[in-house]
Amino acid sequence: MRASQILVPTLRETPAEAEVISHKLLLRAGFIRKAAAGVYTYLPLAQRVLKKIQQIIREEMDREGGQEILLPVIQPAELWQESGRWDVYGPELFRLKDRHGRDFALGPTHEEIITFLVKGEVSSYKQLPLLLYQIQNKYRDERRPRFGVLRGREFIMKDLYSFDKDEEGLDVSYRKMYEAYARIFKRCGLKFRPVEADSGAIGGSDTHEFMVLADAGEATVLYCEKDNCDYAANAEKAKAMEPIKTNFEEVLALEEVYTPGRQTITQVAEYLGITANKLIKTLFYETEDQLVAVLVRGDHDVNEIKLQHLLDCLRLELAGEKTVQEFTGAPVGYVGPVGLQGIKIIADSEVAVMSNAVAGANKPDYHYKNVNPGRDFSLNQIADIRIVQAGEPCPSCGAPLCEARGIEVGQVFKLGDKYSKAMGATFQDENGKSRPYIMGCYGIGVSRTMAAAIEQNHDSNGIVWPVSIAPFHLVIVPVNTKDINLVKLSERLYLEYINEGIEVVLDDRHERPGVKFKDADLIGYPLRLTIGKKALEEGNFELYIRKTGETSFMKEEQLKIFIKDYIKREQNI
Ligand code: 9G3
Repeated sequence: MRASQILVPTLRETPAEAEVISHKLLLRAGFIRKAAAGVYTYLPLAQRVLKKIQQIIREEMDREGGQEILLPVIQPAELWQESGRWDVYGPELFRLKDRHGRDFALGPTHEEIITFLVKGEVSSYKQLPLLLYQIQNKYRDERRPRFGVLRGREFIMKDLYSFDKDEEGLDVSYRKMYEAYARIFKRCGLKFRPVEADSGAIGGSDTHEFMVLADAGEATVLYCEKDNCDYAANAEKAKAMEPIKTNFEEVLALEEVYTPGRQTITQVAEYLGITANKLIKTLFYETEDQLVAVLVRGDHDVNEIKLQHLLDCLRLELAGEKTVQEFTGAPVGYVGPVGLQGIKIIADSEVAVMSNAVAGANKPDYHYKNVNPGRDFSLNQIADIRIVQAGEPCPSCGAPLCEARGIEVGQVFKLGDKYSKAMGATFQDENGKSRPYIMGCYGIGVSRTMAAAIEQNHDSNGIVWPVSIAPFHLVIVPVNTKDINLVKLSERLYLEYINEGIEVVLDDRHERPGVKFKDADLIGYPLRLTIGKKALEEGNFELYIRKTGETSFMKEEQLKIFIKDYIKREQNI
């Protein structure tokens, strides 16, 4: 490809709306352009990267017996009504009507569609297991699309669905996908970790997310600091260790204390000269059918995913100030569990082992001292409902947990019969008995993987593409396009390398060398071959390796061998 012809609109400045490095660089290096909030055009270089990522995915999916299909984006509402999800999802589900007024959705995922398809085609256990996948745009109307293609409203996903006759079969499919994912992300040149995750609204049991560790990640990953322990979990899911009662101080009498204007944990702790872990934080949540009081220790936070599972509710929101004021008679800063009537109180397991704690007195400007759970308020539900923090013991080996930000690039779910049962999708087993398929679903964010690769592979000059997904392998830069001999030499090498199967750009623009070098670094070509006087007069060619920054001079023959070998070595196979 000639640089004078390819559409790569590089920018000198970073557009203001870009907050994370991958978004900045995708814009500046001319890979994407925004069409609307969370909706992007992939320009030629991005399209080349996406195709490489998809090719790696296809090879690994096909290797495990996956069969590629292409499912519709437009999904009839009837299928979502059958699965019961039409009313579960709110504004995030893009909905539309056809010319006859019939309801449809733009596919955010394809469990319903694929189950409907297989239901009509697979009736016998002999046809199982079945692994069907697609690579397709997905649509989710994110309230706050941001970070470029990391959280878009239209994005490219590979989603595979497995159909087995029983749980054992699902375990086999799940394991196949889990290992295929590890190979895919390794081949894409990513540092990643599979983490235990929460199965969320789609239900099912086991689920793992593949996280690319990067500061722009929206997920919090807790992982064991011990290298030989592979425990890692999304903080939403990480289980807290069972608390052990450590303080056996004498149980003191409940005492009201005047705490004028002290509403927050920090203010009360400071005012009373205690630490936050001596306080009980009381929060009120509303579900679709009840108000509940939730207690966690002052230095902890409520894990709303765990709470939602515990309450088995569809909607969970913090109650408004007014609701709290009406129910307790006090502003939120002074509410506490003592004296609460007619409401379920859920206490985190760490609260249950507190003694002589401080909590709001449900009276403006007052708190209680020496609050003792069980004596001063009933504990009708004790559970692990808090967010586990870094430093806490690893549930599998006890070493301290570390915390990192993670970008979720893949997730694997065991769905069981959640969709097949709801949609009456069954097969005849060996004994002629009708049973629902046992399913799994497995997603990879293709466009998100491209951005994640930049989050992990960039420097102050721009992108540093892993060779395996780079838009091109090599850029040839003649330093002076007016020197006909230089140009001829560059052209000859350019054509030769193309014949060798090397993906090469010839920067034939009439620009100063500095501009070409800056663009080459910004775009992130893995290799750059500079054709200058030394090449012409001495036959010494200057090769620059983007990843290491090293420059070496080689004769032509050695150069071609080195380039081909470097490209092959860097495929992370
Ligand atoms: C929706 C909307 C957003 C959604 C979903 C449904 C996420 C939804 C979970 C999944 C699970 C797996 C197959 C590939 C891998 C992930 N966001 N999920 O179901 F209607 Cl608006 O998509 N699906």
